[in-house]
Amino acid sequence: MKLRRWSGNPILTPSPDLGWEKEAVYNPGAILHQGKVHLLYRAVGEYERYSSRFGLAVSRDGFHFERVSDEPVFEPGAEYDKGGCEDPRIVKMEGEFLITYAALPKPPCEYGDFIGTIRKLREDPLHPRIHVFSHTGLLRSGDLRSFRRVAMITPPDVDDRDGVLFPEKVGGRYLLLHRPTEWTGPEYGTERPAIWLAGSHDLVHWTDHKLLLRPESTWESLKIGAGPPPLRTPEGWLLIYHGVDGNFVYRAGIALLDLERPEEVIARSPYPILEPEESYEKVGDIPNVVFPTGAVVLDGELFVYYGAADKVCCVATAPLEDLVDFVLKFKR
Ligand code: BMA
Repeated sequence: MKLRRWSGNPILTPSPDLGWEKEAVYNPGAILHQGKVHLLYRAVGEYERYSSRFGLAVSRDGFHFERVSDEPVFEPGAEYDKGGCEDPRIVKMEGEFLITYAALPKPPCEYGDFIGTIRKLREDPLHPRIHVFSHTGLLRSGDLRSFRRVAMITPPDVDDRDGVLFPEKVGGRYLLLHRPTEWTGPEYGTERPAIWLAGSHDLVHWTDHKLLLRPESTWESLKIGAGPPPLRTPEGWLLIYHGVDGNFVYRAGIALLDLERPEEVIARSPYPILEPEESYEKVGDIPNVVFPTGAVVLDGELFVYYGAADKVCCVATAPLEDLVDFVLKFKR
């Protein structure tokens, strides 16, 4: 089973009139709030610095979005995120929004010829890439328009992004999915960067790290990372994640985790549910990328929001029940 793209994709493209988002808007967090889908999107205004911030757009139907402001709603500022704020994921707990994001201590350009690399990738998707070091940061917000930094929640010496919170406590603890790049090798039980699960009582100190999912199929052989926050369904937590293959193609996969013991994987599809096919997914700043980061359910239909080719925001949908039935075909 595949997600169905909306025919009107992309839902958000860079605005030439807004300097801070004129080059790329992508990898958006999503949440339903006051009857509207809120998209917190990653925005890039200039390639020379390539530093990301967040903008906000809203929609009543999940397809047609309007920007809320001409200004970014959140920008780099702390020592650990002054190089960029990327790929937000949103949950709402105890009446407030919690946002995890990839926090860059240095902007990508300081790691090498990042812009040159982006340009070369347009001609040769296999061109060697620059690895950018990042952590996972955590924000609180009451309205998604103003934010307070809580902390950097992954270890300072580890490259660790795709930090994603569960939308509720499980067994009395907050739970986090994350992707520590250096936690590989025989002592970690995974040869390639994988999705780990951790628990916390205060959202700041995270312990009890467990390997949850590691790359299995060819289409995810290089690395995997969590996508939108897991969704509660009667059958288990539905987790959409991304997988990267040896040619750097980014696809979306799906797994189902036990509701009370999420470290137990109930089912996992060996097939991706979305892969680059449309031109807006194949051609952009980074070619061949679908990168899911947000999900909401409207009338039983799952809306998955994703970045395409690190350039634009898109949506693809599926009846939630059908997706659960599909993944349950691949029980562990
Ligand atoms: C990942 C992250 C994402 C990005 C993707 C494709 O490693 O950097 O933010 O969308 O690569 O370039």
